[in-house]
Amino acid sequence: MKTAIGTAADGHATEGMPFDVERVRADFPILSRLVNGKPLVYLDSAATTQKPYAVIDAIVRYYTESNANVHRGVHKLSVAATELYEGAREKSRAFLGARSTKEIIFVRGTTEGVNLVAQSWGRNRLAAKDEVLVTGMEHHSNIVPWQLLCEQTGAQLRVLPIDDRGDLRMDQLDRVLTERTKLVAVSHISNALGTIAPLEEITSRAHAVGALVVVDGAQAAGHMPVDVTALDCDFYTISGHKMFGPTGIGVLYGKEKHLEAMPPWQGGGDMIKSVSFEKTVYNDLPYKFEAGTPDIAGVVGLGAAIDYLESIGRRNAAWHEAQLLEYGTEILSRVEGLRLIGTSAMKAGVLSFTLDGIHPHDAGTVLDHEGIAVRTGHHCAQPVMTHFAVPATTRASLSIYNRREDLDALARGLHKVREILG
Ligand code: C6P
Repeated sequence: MKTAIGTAADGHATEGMPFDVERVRADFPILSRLVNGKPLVYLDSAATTQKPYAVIDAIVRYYTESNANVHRGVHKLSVAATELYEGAREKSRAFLGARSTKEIIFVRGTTEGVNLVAQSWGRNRLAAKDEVLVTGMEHHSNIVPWQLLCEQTGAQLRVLPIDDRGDLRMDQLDRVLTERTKLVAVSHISNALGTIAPLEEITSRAHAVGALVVVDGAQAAGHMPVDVTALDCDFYTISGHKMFGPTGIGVLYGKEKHLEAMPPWQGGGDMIKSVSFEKTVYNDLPYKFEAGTPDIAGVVGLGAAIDYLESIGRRNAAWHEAQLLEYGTEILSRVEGLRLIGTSAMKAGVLSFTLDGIHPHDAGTVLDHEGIAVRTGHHCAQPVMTHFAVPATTRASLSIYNRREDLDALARGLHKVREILG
């Protein structure tokens, strides 16, 4: 197919050529293994993406050549490790479109990023009359930290509901977003539905009532361009492992003025300028929020993942996944008794569904025998399941290395599920 965006001879992005998915697949060693004697069909990238050689090699190289602690030594290895670590911070800044590396805090992932904001920003600011607004499509990681904060401060949790396509009920926003709202927490993309939130509108309306906006970008960063400055959100948090990087590392972006005003959330090494028993002076941003020896290898891997994703091009990734989503939606609609959960017109590469009379875990087990990896369950988004009155779904989630054949295999697998389970 001729498109405006595609891949160059080396498999990576340039204008005017088709997306070379086979070349991309060759970057991911795990994709050539067999599972249960069948070629692996990996359709669980929303849970975690696979890792390209570029990331695996960067971590091996770091431990082989430069391993040392950061910000602590004058010796050559420590300087090299610090350069890699701070280099990845600059890559993360550019990747998210932040103004300054002071706004880039390394955290364990999205969950830790949300908890950091809830506790450091919220604990001493919210009071009983205040409200925190979440949406009906949030992952538990963007609900429970706010519930904890509400319990601690007496503030109230409000919810912007979703409709039966899985879109946010923007017509209800005025009802739940008021002068009492101090903070709005919303996913950029829902992991259970694929819905892409209208962030610009939410952010401008939240700011109009004086509320800050925290965006859970876990499902967005590896799939589409993200520009936190253009979005004008106050905080944005991502997980490295969902964008081809290692587990255990992520980024919290926060506007400098908010981060400056927030207290540290953990105490320890590196987050201080000086310590005495009488008084401790905290370090400058971003180190104020990075207590203890960080996950240096994780940060190095994250930097390599950013380089890798940029070499593919996030617009290319989004375009490729949109084509697959369209194809997958079409072929799944032909599977008997299949109900898609999440049918927004603004949707990313998530195909969540139920099969009449068949429990998702049973379907997932049959698919696994065919070498097909999908996720089954509530996807840590139980309020979404409650809205659709289902206990669980089967979810196929897409990434740059998926191809139409993967979706054909899924459809064949689902026909087999029907044959075996009725
Ligand atoms: N969703 C899924 O299978 P962590 O675990 O901190 O890296 O990410 C948490 C998280 C937060 N928000 C969203 C929208 C997410 O999708 C996730 C992780 C995985 O859907 C594991 S539950």
